[in-house]
Amino acid sequence: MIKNTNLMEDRIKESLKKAEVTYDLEVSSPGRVNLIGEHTDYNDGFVLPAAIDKRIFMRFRANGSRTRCTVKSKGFDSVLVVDLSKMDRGTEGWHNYVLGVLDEIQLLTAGLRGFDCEMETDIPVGSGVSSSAALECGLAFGLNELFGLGLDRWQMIKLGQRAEHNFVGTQCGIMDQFSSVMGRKDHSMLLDCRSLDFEYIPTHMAPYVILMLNTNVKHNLSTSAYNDRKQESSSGLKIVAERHGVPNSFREITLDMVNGCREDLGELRYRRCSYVLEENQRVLEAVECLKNNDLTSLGKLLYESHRGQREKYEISCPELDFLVDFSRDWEEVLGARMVGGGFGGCTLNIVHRDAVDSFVDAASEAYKKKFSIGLSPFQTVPSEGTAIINGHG
Ligand code: GAF
Repeated sequence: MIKNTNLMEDRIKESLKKAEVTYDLEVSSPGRVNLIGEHTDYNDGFVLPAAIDKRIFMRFRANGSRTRCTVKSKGFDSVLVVDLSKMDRGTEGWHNYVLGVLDEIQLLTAGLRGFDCEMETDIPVGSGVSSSAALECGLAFGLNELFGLGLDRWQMIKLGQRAEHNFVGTQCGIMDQFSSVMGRKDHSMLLDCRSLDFEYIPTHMAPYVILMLNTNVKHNLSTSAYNDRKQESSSGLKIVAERHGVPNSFREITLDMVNGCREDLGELRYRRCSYVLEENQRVLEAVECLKNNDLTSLGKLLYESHRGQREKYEISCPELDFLVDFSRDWEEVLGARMVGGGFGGCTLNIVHRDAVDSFVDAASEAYKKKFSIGLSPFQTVPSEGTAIINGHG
């Protein structure tokens, strides 16, 4: 019996790999870059992300089945077959993002039916620019439209986050899914992760550009280390809040309170808590810099942010530190820092457009010499959020 099911799945997969299917609907969903405010989202803090022009494209059609779904990844050259009546965790990397979203949708509505989906992406995977949230939000958007599920944007943002918690195992904040869905061309977004209020901030860099340097490394244990950081900061917060008799939120405590509890906290929790408060402050200052078109000061905040991530929150790695340090010798680079969850992925650099080529060449050479790894650079600009680009809508 099991054998037959597997055989059937294999046949479906093989025929889908070859088939030229006509789809009814196409969705485009972006990755994100976070200008500043890292690991603050799950700490009730502020973030300043933007959707980027690297995107996942997902095509959909209803297939007439009640429960059978197929999702074909062109990049991974593989097909996931799902039975909506049996939602188990998958084994292959990207499968759990899909399965998690389908499961969360089914917990919210009864309208989901069998569908076929094909996807392709130019978002570098596992590099801190949130290819996973792009996939989650694109899938939720497409299915919402295809089956008229009636979900609003915030429901889709939050179900993507829950998919990561429940199927992938990362206790992530809300920033990535929010950025993917709410992105706007030429704007970053100041999000208050406590109230979920947000403001679009015009983000024009000319004559500078946002240059990403992908280290092409992702260190092991990044998921467990991410969850550890969350646990460490929240246990530190609890000590400070209890000691001062204030509500248990980073928005209710101050640096003075943290300093006053240093002994009780111990060095590690002290570093985690003070980082969160300092990074929140930097986000608010960064917004002022953008509003005043003061990119020089913005750059300095980026460097300070990276120092906090490296020394206090300890989410950087030698490859990221090397690239950030390398950029300091370039007067055409205003600032640089790691981006996203950390432990690998990209650095974000604000670079004068005339110096991009020479900076990339020099950084690539130095990086290769030091780590024997190729660097993958790309420029990006703040872009539109998830949208239906063909069909329905
Ligand atoms: C990952 C998470 F998914 C986000 O919620 C955020 O915490 C980020 O790391 C760090 O700022 O991308």
